[in-house]
Amino acid sequence: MQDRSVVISGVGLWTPQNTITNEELVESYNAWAKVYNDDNEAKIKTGELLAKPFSSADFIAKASGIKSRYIYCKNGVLDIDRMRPKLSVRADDELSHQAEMAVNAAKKALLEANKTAADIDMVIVACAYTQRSYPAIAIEVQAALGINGQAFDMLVACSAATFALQRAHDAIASGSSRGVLVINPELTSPQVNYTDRDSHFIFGDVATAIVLEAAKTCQSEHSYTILGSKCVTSFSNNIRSNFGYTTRVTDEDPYEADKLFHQNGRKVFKEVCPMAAEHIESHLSSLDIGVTQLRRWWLHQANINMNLLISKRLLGREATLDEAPIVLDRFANTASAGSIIAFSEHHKDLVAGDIGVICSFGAGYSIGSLVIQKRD
Ligand code: CO8
Repeated sequence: MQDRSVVISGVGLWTPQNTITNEELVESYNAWAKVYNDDNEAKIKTGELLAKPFSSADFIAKASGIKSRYIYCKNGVLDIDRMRPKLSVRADDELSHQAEMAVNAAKKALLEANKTAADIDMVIVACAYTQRSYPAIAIEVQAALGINGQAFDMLVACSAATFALQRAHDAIASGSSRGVLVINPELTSPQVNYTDRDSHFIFGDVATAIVLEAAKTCQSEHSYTILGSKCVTSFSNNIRSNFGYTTRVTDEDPYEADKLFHQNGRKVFKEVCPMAAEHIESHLSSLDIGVTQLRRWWLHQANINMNLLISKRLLGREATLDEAPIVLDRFANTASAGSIIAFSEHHKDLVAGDIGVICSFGAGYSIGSLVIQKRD
């Protein structure tokens, strides 16, 4: 009988050239906060304004596991008169910034899968933000790579990659697509509030990509059968950005804190960990797989303590770094790309038959998982 299963046959990771360490970020934020407090001394004294608290590199590393992050455009971020990247404007006939990131990651994934543009007929750009609404970034990427068929963008915050992988799996399983590229160009820095002590350290920029195809066409050295996928959403206001295309006509200030990423981090931590643990357990059980059968957990990378807690709820002990790798220290939270970076860096040592789970969790709330098995 013909093998009708769908496989992951290639993964690509592209990182920007520049990085920002916690120390650099904290030095700039604290200098900015000092100027703010000095300039507003009178109002702070009367209670009209709150003094800006100082940040600490030690706190960041301990509370989150983050030590450094990649940044697409470092220019402007550490400048206390700007506190945001200064991206160049590209003309309509130039490749956009986000499409460039996506193309870089996609080429690496195609190479690993041993595929060319001719083998792909669907491109999904899945991430937390796209830099414009239309034409879709995915269609620009499709044209840049010379791919036929269809392309579209998908926004599901931190779960964009897993949700898109489910769409890709279903398209191949149904026979409507032969090969799909799922790309996650996470250009998060434009939405980070670098003047907010509670969130200035959380995010980094990166792009990841995955090639999916039918098992029968796979020629990759490292490939994984998708045993199942499960995606759920449940509305929450605890992680939010209010910037949108209507901001211009509501006459709101696009620099207001509520137009940028903001969250109730404590609540997110408390609510999402049990949700993610239950999600993984029920997904595995629907496939008759026990938690202890998992060789590897490629978990979303938001906070090291979240990942340890999730594994502890399921295993009764914290997972080791070999079981549940952490890439947060070098990459920070890269929204939907986090679990794919972990997969990209930690999959080649698995042997045929090993089972792992890719799982994302984040704004929405949204949780997505794929249970995969290494092939011969
Ligand atoms: N430096 C020094 N002290 C600090 C700092 C800092 N930078 N920040 C907070 N503190 C202080 C606080 O003021 C507090 O002091 P006190 O006890 O005196 O009140 C103390 O440290 C503890 O503060 P918290 O309780 O806030 O600290 P936590 O231990 O909870 O850690 C975290 C904060 C790291 C944010 C943590 O809560 C966390 O990681 N939560 C999970 C959040 C999460 O996973 N969110 C997901 C967001 S990503 C997502 O969904 C995708 C969105 C789309 C992408 C957006 C791209 C821009």
